[in-house]
Parts: sequence; C-alpha cells; structure tokens
Amino acid sequence: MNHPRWILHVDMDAFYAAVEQRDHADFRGKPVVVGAAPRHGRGRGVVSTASYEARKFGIHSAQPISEAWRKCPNAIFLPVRMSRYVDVSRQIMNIASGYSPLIEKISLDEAFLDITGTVRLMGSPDTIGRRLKEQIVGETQLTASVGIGPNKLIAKIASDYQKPDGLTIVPHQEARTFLTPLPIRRLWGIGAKTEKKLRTLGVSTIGDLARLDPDFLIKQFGKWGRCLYNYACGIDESTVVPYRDAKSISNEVTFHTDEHDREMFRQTLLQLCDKVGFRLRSRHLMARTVTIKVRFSDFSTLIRSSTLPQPVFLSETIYHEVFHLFETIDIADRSLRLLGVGVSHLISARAMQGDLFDGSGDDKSGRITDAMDALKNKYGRDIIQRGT
Ligand code: TTP
Ligand code: MG
Repeated sequence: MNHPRWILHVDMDAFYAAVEQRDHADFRGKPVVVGAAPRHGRGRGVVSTASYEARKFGIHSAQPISEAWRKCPNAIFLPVRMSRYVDVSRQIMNIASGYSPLIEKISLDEAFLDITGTVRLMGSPDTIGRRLKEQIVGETQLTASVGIGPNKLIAKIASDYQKPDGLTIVPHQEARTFLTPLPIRRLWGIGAKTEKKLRTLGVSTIGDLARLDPDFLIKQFGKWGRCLYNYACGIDESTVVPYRDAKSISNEVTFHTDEHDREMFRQTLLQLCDKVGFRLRSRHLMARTVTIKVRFSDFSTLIRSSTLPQPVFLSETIYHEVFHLFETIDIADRSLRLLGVGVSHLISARAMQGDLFDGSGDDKSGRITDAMDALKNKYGRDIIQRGT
C-alpha cells in the first residue's frame, strides 16, 4: 500500500529582525526595521524585513525605507548583517536536517522536509513539529512557524496560518476544508493580476475557485487554469528535491556553419547574457564572476573570466562584462564554432537586497528587466528579446 505523504514546511519568524533582537537585548519588544538606514526619511533602498512590533505600523518587506520611516520614525533602523544571518541559517538547517534527509532549502529561513519516513520512526506529525520548534528555540533562541500537510502547497500555507511561533497540522482528509475559506492569494503563483481577474469572475476564496468548472478555468487561463484548479482542490504532486547549491549557470550556442560576422557574435552574446541573466534572476541569485567561452573552427577553445567588485544580476551588466572579455580575445579573421556565457560565485539576491539595491543606478534598467522577466515567466522564454 502507498503510504500517504507528510510534508513539513518550516519558516523562521521575522528572520533578520528576530536575529537582531536576539543579539541586542535592548531591541526586544520594539519596532525593528532591517534594511538600509533611512537618513531622516530620505534614504533609498527597501525594507528587508520588519519585526512584528514594526508590522503593526504597516511596515513590511520590499517597502521603500523612506515610507517605513514615515510610518514609524521611532523604529530602530538597522543595516543588513548578511554573514550573521547566513551563520544562523546554517545552524537552523542543520537542526532541520536531523528530522529528515529529504530537505529542500528554499531560502535562508525556509525549508521543506519530506517527513513521511520520520512519522513512521518518530511518531505523529504533531510530535515532530513540536520537537523541531523546541529544538530551534532551545539552540538559537529564535521562533519558527511550522506547517505540516499532505503536500508542499498545504504545508506552506499551514506554516503561515498561525504566524509567529505557529504549528499547524493539516491531515489529508481535512485539506479541502482547511483551504475552503482562505483568500485565493494564499495559493502558489497567484499574484495581483490573477487575483484581479479571478475577482471579476466572482472568485475570492479558494473554495470559490474549487467550485468552478476546470474546463472554464482552462479557457480563461490556459494550462495554468488546470494547475490553479488542482491547487484549489489541495492537489500538489511536486516532490521535495534535496537542494545542492548550484555553482554556476551557463548557456552556449554552436553555430551551424563556422561564423566570422562580428555583429552576429555580438547579437549571440547578448542573447546568451539575456538567458543566463533570466535564469539567475529566476532563482533570486547574483553572480560575482562572469565567463566567456569561445571555440574556434579548429576546435581550440578559450575561456576568459572576470571577477567583479559588485555582484551582478542584470543581463546588460553581464553583457557589458562579457563583451569586454570578448574584445580582449584576438579573433583576427578566424571563424568561430561556439560561443558560451557563464556566471559563477553565486549568492542569494533576495538576501543581498538591503545592501545592493540601494541607489545603485540600476533602478530603471532593473524595472525593465522585472517587466521582461514577468512576460517570460508568463509566455515562455522566447517571447521577448532585448534590443541592442
Ligand atoms: P520571510 O520568511 O518572507 O519573512 P520573515 O522571516 O522576515 O517574516 P515572516 O515571519 O513573515 O516569515 O523572509 C525571510 C528573510 O528574507 C527576511 O527576514 C528578510 C529576507 N527578505 C528580504 O530581504 N526581502 C524580501 O522582500 C523578503 C520577503 C525577505
Ligand atoms: Mg520567515
């Protein structure tokens, strides 16, 4: 017989802010905002996170720091101490690994565990959830929220259900009842646009969505409609994939015939940088090293890299570096068989946001990139390409 799956999702509460409150006793119980310092309300950059005390003032992640400052000028504004959070994260992930070898790290403070086997060994999901939370508090003095359910979708919604310091168990047979009253926004992949469209169709709760005819949803949303319908019914087959840190991302093109048109090389490099940049951003990563690979018609191959003072994530910035490297290679009138672009020394962009998106001058380009990525995610990667 197939054993039912049990998936656990653990997510630390107000992670960066909680670490700061733990490390500085005088910050406890007070509104704490982690991000760039506000410089009397005029500082740039965005909030990484806010303590629950600060959230009462309407402060939240990704909000401009200046707005947070207007909402609560007396809050304690702190810079992002990334290396500190990385250390604590490692400690938490170590603890969590003790509860299942099948652990998928999602971000510094969040992971999925497939605890199907653990339930057989250690007892009920409830016991496992409580033990994990107690061990985290015991060893780090930080609270976590835990959700346990039949799949990743429900475990994730459950961990958010009673935040902070929550523990929510949703047994298989209760999944539908649990989801029914919740707003559709809680489902995976429902952003502002899908939500708006669903609302015009009279759908505001997950229950409303599950009552619709799946064929109607497919007509409205294409393939995504089928997926939406399954999610609304609490169905999610995705598995916990033990995550190994990717060390690099690269794309290359082999030409059908040997090429010597420089303009064509430039176009190819631009497209490769766009692909690499997109993959990087989709995974919320930034790269410190950029590499170009050039193979000549005689199969000799050259690889050149450059390591940058600031990590990059925009396709243009990657292209700028790659083209610079390309110019250092003496091609003369030889023809090429292959061009490749790669990035390595990857770090989490989401985690770095407090430091790096602060007045970096990439703002406009960053917004264009966001818009292009949104289109690519929606319509497939080939739909849109950057002009030179
Ligand atoms: P989250 O788990 O989304 O948020 P949180 O832990 O601060 O609060 P919650 O109790 O709601 O889980 O993100 C974890 C950390 O990631 C967060 O502490 C800071 C960082 N982060 C950013 O830097 N930028 C962002 O936009 C978000 C959402 C998080
Ligand atoms: Mg969290």
